[in-house]
Amino acid sequence: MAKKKKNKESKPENEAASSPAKWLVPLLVAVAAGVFVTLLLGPKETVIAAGSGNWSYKVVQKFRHDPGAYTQGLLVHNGVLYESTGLRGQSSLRRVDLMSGIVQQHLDLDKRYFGEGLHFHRGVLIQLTWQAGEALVYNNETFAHLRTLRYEGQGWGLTGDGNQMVMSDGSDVLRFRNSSDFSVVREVKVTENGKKVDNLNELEWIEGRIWANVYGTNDIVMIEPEDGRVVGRLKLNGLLQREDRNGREDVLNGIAYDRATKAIYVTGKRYSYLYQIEVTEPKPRG
Ligand SMILES: [Ca+2]
Repeated sequence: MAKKKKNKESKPENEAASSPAKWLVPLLVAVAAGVFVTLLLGPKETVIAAGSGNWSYKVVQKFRHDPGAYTQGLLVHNGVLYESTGLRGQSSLRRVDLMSGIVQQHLDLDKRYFGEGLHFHRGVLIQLTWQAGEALVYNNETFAHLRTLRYEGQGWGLTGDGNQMVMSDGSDVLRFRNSSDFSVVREVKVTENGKKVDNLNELEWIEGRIWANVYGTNDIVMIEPEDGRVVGRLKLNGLLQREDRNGREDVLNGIAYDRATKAIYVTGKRYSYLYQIEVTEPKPRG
């Protein structure tokens, strides 16, 4: 079972960092080019405006999280946490008490499904499945299955702002979908400084921007919905402290935003904790 998922689900957390030569060279070239352009153009603002910038963060509070939850989708609605978990035979939809981490309601998915992104939209929960091409629609109170929407390709992340709904499939493309029949309304290619950003995974719509976990990394990118431009990057290296580890963690995945309190929560697959974080924009230089 693990073999089948190697492309997506069995990638070790630190794989991206295991071969530094691959990214170190382009990074050094990029840094050198940036310095050169800065010198060439004079005012530093010109260069900063073109880049996305790394945001900083601090952990405000941490809450228990079921270390058996292979987190694929996460959201907060009316102060309640909803979670979608993956793996075939272990996939579920959950309502979780945020403060205690206790799972208050749990629905096992049929074994043919691998649970993915989760979104609350106009009174219903919509849960993606990885390869089945089916989005399962539920009553958010009872978890009663209401209907199934269908889509082409893989399902990874799903979020929205109450009007628009947007989905990722592990590539660099985000597709905006019609909520009634799930048809594609439009799509954007996600780029950062002109280069494509793929492996977009779990999503969350936060204050006008789409935040996305980048699969296989500890990074979250902040995306402009209109044109797919990455306008910020949040590197969550160091989030998982030694004392928080259970030894079974997989990648960082899961972002939830409480619109009422403006609290941002992040976690990972089989993490023992859910973290409330505060983020800070990079300071303009000069
Ligand atoms: Ca989310």
